[in-house]
Amino acid sequence: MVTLVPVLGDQLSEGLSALGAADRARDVVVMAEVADETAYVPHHPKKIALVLSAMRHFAEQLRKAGWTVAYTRLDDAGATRSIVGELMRRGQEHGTSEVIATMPGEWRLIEALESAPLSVTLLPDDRFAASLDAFNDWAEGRRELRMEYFYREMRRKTGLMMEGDKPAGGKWNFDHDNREPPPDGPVRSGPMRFEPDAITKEVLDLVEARFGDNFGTLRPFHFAVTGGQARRALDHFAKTLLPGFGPYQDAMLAADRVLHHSLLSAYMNIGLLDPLEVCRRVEAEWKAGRVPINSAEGYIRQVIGWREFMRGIYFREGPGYPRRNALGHDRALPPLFWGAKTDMACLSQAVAQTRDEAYAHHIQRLMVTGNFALLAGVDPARVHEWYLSVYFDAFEWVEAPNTVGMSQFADGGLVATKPYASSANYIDRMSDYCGSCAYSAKAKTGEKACPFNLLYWHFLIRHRKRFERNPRMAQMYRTWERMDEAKRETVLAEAEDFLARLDAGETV
Ligand code: FAD
Ligand code: DLZ
Ligand code: SF4
Repeated sequence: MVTLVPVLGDQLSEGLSALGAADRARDVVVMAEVADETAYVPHHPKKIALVLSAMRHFAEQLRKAGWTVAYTRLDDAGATRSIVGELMRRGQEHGTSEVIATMPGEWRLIEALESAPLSVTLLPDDRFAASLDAFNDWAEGRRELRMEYFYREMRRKTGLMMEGDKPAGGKWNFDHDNREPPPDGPVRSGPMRFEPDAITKEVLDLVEARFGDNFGTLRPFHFAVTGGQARRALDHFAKTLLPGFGPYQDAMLAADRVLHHSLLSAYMNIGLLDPLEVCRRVEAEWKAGRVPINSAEGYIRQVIGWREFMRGIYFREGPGYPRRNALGHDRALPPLFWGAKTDMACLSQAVAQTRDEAYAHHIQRLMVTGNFALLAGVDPARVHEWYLSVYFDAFEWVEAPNTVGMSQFADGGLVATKPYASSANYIDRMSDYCGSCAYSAKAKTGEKACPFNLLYWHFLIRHRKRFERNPRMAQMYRTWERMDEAKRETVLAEAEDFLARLDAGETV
């Protein structure tokens, strides 16, 4: 009997487990652009265009490789709204209810497939260094789950940057050589850009017509949309930007939105690039002596460490994880996240860049937008929806642990040992944003005081019971106690005033 093989918009890999289990001469691959997937959050138009164009290119690639592909376009007459709806429709056409699928990266779709009136076999998604069983075995019985220890297991397992059973260079982690402030000027090479072909142009017109009102600028569109292009982007990154990746990993520069970052996350997440292939390429550059050890190790740690760790947490914690709210935050997401005017230069830069590029690098996401939402006490569910909407690489298995866990501490400390909360000091040291800001990073109180300086203390005092015994935070509470009482009162009153203005919709 014919079996249907759904391939989702983030499963665009020829080595996909479901394709491996299917019969190319008999079975039918089902790919579908559907309303439910394009609208479960108001995705950035560039993200929708990336996924749909990459899907259309991948369908062509599969057909050339001898597969029968039943492809539904968003504007096809008779199309249903959902992946399950399309499987039912194709099942009727081909007289079958048998489905073999690779496990989706989101509980919502796993539950939809499992409860569909079809005979569905779900296979593990094996495009990762660690299977979910391997992650759970590692996690079982541990009092705390620490990325660093998981990462070491992944180094041993993959053999990446290992010398026998020892880490290359004698250390697992070279982060103390990283975290330099921004370079003086922009990095001239920048990431690789691709001109849209006929398929992408057609998708851009469709996205403009249907999603033109979503937050985000559609054109110019220069992302890679095929595996071949993504490999060229990897090659370009490895040759030009990777050497400076380590030192400038945390830096932010108004004139250069990307610096030494790779912009490869989305390509790995939708299946155009194999993460281990990426890491082996990075390792090869280091072995050839073209890249310092701190850059190569730092990059590989993000991919086989953080990326895999986040996936393990998402699936281990179950479908309720994105709704956690350990700190009880309930503020609405301020309109400035959707582009409303703000005088805060760092937020204005990060949001404008997000609108234009569907991209911001990790420190902008964590220490600018994420830090502000955390300190202001925004409901983490709203913060989660924002991050899931606006970035080209946003898929729930990786976005939710980063947002809900790492950035908003809403899982109560599962992902992060302490909240990523900071005053203006950090942003001032790691960026050139403060120089052009209406506020002063140095001012702690008064009209010019940077809101991060006020909200930082407000946050710590709001959550004093929870954090004052955390050994990594006790010092800050001692600093607070040493502060003059009148100053403490002023700081908290000014923070309250700022939050009231934020709630009233005033420009802050
Ligand atoms: P680079 O800086 O070049 O890093 C190299 C690679 O390491 C990335 O491509 C990515 O695959 C991996 N990586 C680095 N940090 C992380 C991390 N913390 N978690 C997982 N992988 C990581 N990443 C996503 O892929 N999708 C998301 O939806 C997403 N949402 C985030 C939300 C918040 C609040 C925060 C703080 C981080 C989020 N990240 C997410 C992690 C990280 O910011 C992005 O992976 C990175 O910015 C992608 O850009 P890049 O490819 O240029 O990364
Ligand atoms: C993100 C996305 C979008 C915008 N559109 C589609 C689509 O039309 N069809 C599809 O199969 N997948 C799409 N995706 C990716 C899915 O949302 C993704 O597979 C799930 O969120 C699971 O990670
Ligand atoms: Fe951001 Fe404060 Fe610096 Fe302005 S002064 S850019 S608000 S950190």
